[in-house]
Amino acid sequence: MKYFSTDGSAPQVRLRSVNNRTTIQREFGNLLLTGYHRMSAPQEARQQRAPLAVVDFDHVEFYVGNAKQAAYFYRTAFGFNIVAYCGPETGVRDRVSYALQQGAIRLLITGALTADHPIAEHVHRHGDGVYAVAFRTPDATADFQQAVARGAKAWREPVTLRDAHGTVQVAEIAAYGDTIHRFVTRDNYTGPFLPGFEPRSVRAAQTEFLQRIDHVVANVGWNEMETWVQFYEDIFGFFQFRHFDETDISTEYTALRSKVMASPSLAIKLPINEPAKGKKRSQIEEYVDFYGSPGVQHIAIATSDILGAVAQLRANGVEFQSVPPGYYDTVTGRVGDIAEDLSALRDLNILVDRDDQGYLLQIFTKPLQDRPTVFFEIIQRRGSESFGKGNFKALFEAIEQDQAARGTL
Ligand SMILES: [Co+2]
Repeated sequence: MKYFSTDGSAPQVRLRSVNNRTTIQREFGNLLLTGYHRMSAPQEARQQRAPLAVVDFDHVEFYVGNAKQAAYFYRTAFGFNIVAYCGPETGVRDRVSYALQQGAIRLLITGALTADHPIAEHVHRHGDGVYAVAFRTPDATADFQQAVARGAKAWREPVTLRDAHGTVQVAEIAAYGDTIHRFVTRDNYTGPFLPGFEPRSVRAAQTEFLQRIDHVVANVGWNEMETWVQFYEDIFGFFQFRHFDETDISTEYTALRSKVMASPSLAIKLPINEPAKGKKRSQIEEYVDFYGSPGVQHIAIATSDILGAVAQLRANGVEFQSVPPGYYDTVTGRVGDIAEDLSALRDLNILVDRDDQGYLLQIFTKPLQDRPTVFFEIIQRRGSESFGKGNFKALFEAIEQDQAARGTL
């Protein structure tokens, strides 16, 4: 089974039969859509794959038009410290990258120095956005080889990078759209980010109010969700953790479907959204239109103090989705008692939801760049491992207001 991302090649139809499945791949506009057609008996059991060794998120890399200014934005607005840098001053001729860190969260902000560079092409096509979702693993080479043997498209063969701080193994495979997954083994490395980067210590004025990446969400095109669910099952050995359909995730006007893939430990959670039919244009369709392909919709960042974190972020000028009027009138009836003061949550527009294991608090930023594409979620879990299903309607009504303002609803 092969999975392909958009590669700029000519329109084509690929038809292949592997392991009792036929895969139909066709180029559709700029999108290479991959669909499964099961040829075997319907009772065919899914083959359980041994999971890859990946243990957690390592970092998320953004490709942007101006890395210097974007790094300043994520430092000043979100409290990330700049910990490492590479560029012409460090012997890298074609790009600059800033490595940012806060708690266990690492962001890598990269921009091109020349017009014909693949990074510049990526930005031209997608705007600023997420290029790589990287996972920390004890053996990047083994995970890469296993993934490719299971049908992943190799993107970068395993390499060992080294400097005075030690060695790091890196390898990459293609994922949805032009997004890639990077395997990183840094057990024998003591430097601030990766070999080739020079330490920097440009601190944020306020920091350490955000702790770790909770989940990273993909938006894919019409009827593509199952393909990517199977990608994470077949290639990564992940399992389906949650499933939401139009009845969960719709308003009067717009709808989407979502399945959450997770690593065995739940440290890595990867929801996958696809548009569903509604009276008006799904926000997932709007995303894919503006991004030019499937890609990362949002990065959820966990905090142990969402009231403090959101107050700080608002003071820093971060814009959040607002809550429809009346949301807080019904919240107590829906979620019962919570530790936080409801009026404080109302003042900051923080949402709350409960499942059978506990509750969670969450809020979503506006898009982080000009195009209405990637955004952040700030989340505090109090027992619940879910995703705020009870808030979907409120969130999507807020997004619909923005879509209407953009003329894209
Ligand atoms: Co989320």
